[in-house]
Amino acid sequence: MVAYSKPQGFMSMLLTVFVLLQVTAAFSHNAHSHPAHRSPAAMDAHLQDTRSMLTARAGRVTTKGAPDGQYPRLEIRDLKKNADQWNLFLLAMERFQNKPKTDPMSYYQISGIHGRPFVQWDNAGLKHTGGYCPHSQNVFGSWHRPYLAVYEQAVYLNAQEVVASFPKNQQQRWQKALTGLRIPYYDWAAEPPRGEAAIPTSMRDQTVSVTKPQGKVTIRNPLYSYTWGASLPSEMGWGPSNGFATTLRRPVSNPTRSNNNAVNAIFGQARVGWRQRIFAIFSSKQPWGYASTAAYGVKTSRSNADSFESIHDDIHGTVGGTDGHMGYLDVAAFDPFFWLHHTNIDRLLSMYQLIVPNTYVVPGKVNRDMAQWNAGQTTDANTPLVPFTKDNRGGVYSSNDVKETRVFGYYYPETQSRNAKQVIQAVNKLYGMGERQMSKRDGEDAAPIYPGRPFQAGDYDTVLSVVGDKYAMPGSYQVHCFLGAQPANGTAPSHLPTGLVNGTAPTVKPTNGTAGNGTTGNGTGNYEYGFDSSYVGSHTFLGGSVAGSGNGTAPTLVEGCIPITAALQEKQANGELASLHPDHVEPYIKENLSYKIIGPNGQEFVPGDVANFHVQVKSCEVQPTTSDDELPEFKDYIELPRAHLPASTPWTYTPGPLDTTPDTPAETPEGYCVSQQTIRYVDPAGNFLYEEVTGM
Ligand SMILES: *[C@@H]1O[C@H](CO)[C@@H](O)[C@H](O)[C@H]1NC(C)=O
Ligand SMILES: *[C@@H]1O[C@H](CO)[C@@H](O)[C@H](O)[C@H]1NC(C)=O
Ligand SMILES: *[C@@H]1O[C@H](CO)[C@@H](O)[C@H](O)[C@H]1NC(C)=O
Ligand SMILES: *[C@@H]1O[C@H](CO)[C@@H](O)[C@H](O)[C@H]1NC(C)=O
Ligand SMILES: *[C@@H]1O[C@H](CO)[C@@H](O)[C@H](O)[C@H]1NC(C)=O
Ligand SMILES: *[C@@H]1O[C@H](CO)[C@@H](O)[C@H](O)[C@H]1NC(C)=O
Ligand SMILES: *[C@@H]1O[C@H](CO)[C@@H](O)[C@H](O)[C@H]1NC(C)=O
Ligand SMILES: [Cu+2]
Repeated sequence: MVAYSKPQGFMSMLLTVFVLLQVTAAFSHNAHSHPAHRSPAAMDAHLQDTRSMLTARAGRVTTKGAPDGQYPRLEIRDLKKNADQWNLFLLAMERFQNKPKTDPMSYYQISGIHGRPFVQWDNAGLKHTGGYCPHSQNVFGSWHRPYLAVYEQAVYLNAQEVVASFPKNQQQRWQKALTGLRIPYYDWAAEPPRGEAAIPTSMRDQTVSVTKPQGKVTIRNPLYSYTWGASLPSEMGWGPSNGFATTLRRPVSNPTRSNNNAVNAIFGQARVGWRQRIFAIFSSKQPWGYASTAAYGVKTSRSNADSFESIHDDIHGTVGGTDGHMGYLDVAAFDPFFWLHHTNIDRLLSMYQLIVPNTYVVPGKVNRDMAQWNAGQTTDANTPLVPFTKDNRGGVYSSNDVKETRVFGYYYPETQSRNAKQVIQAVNKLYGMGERQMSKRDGEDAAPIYPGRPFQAGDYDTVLSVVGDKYAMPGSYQVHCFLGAQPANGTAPSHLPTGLVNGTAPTVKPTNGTAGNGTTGNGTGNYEYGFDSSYVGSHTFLGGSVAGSGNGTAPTLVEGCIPITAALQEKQANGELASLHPDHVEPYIKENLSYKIIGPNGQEFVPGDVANFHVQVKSCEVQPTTSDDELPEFKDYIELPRAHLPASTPWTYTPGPLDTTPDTPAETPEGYCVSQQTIRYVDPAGNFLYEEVTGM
């Protein structure tokens, strides 16, 4: 607790010096770009290319993060405790979102790197009409690190401009607030502070009161939504809810608006599953390639096949609902929620790096045509993470370059001292199974989900494992899992391609103090399965607005899971289930577990109609530990074949042409040199702390 909430001392005092020793021995050029193998004409053309590339790159944005040293990114509720820094952050966000769309450092353009408007960012080039963001790929975790850094850099620049706008006699005060300002993360899995709702009101209120040079004023809350203006720029090409020009969360109609109350209430339920998933991933200690990406290819072993990307997908889908922006990869980054969420993913990954060191990005294949890469191309830890340049000579960060968050001037409370034991203690405290029974909270209408209890000897972890094609539908689809009576069908599930299932309107009541509402007016939304009394959890297959992989041939198989351990523990506590042993769980599940697949616009699908969709109930023995310095040991996950759910018939995985296999050989992209560098960290007195060799 104490150790993690208020980072101070060590790292902020630490002057981090990067001594880049270019170890030329590891220089390796792609064979066919070697001058020795080229004709004079080819060399001429190559020089010409290089010259125009360098011209285009001159004046480009160099991604550095915030420029003022090493400081922690704080949880949003902790950042808010520093009133001046919070005020400055909000004003910086407001200014950032208002920057002209022609500015590469505007909110519009930085959000636009991810997906739409599918144009090149900052002269980085554009190979295909698509975004730059790699999903279900080996570089998912590392690509988002410089992406967040350039966003943080923009927030900081705007904060500097805000400071300059205050009168002279207030400069000192706001300069102080500026020092160490970093973007916050939102921890959607940990138990919220006592009496508070799952999602802080600071992310849900429509307006917020701030201090400007002219005094206290109320502004549109820049964390509630982003607005493109009166209408969606035609360049965007497409947007949810008929191109609604403001980002929406679980939207309802008449008038079109976000239903943040529903998002909050569902987070209150889904959080328990996310917490179980995080804990299982940390405890399973899989290599980075398994733990960071949702890609199915490398995951056919009996290990925990869950991943941080897979959990990330479900947060996206849960915020977006069936038609909100977060549920579409191509527009998700415009919702301010995206950045608070992704910063948390980056945090979890940086914590994971300390607990499971010596494993990182393995070679993989690009699974669809993207702005910077072709489908089928191989990427590895040295592949330039286009479009993020690291110098003004056209150098682009690779995954190896961004292994350490301090490259961008930040760390997280848990990674402050780079101590694996402290990270494990934090994981146990924040995500372990020991949280108190929840009570109904602000905006939560449903009976609270049973939070689970600590693992005991003889316990098993049980999950509904789901595999499917990420891009099977135009938008995301969700699997909702129930234990007990099946929920009432809004209307009967339809076979493709009949129309919408019109459920009842959201049942959440309006809340005082949080104006982001969906419950006034007459709007109908889609049926909210998360409020059903037998609801256990969900998983989202996060897609884009257009179905299909890059070349439309191979499915992009991803795997995720819905944990059912806490729900089974509740049945056990109530005397309805003898133990968590598969012998007892299997018949229980066979009779009592069910699930639904809900696609874009709330349409329900019969499992057999969704190509490449598979479910399995899996369980693994857990060896508990009583020490906070250790994580429990999770053994192999074994399928419980007699659970007999729809789409649970056995199947054999045959890797598709774009699937990643662990031993895919690396190809070196043309015109790119691999060099090895040693990063030495020293303290202010020049004493050596530790070093890392990258680029091998
Ligand atoms: C689709 O991708 C596969 C694997 O990279 C490739 O062999 C095939 O040529 C691609 N098809 C098209 C039409 O691009
Ligand atoms: C919902 O519909 C499915 C498919 O028609 C049916 O099997 C199931 O029993 C229905 N559930 C309820 C509670 O009516
Ligand atoms: C759902 O509502 C829409 C709009 O009111 C209507 O056109 C459609 O027929 C309804 N669908 C079903 C399955 O009831
Ligand atoms: C909301 O505020 C109204 C008026 O102040 C009060 O009567 C009501 O009890 C409050 N509702 C809740 C849920 O706090
Ligand atoms: C709820 O949203 C509607 C539509 O945006 C708005 O007219 C109404 O004032 C909001 N209610 C509250 C309590 O903010
Ligand atoms: C709600 O429905 C009533 C009756 O159908 C209608 O008069 C009113 O305009 C509707 N209100 C909104 C906000 O759509
Ligand atoms: C199904 O659930 C009920 C309620 O928890 C329980 O009593 C029953 O034994 C379960 N069925 C099986 C086969 O375990
Ligand atoms: Cu992304």
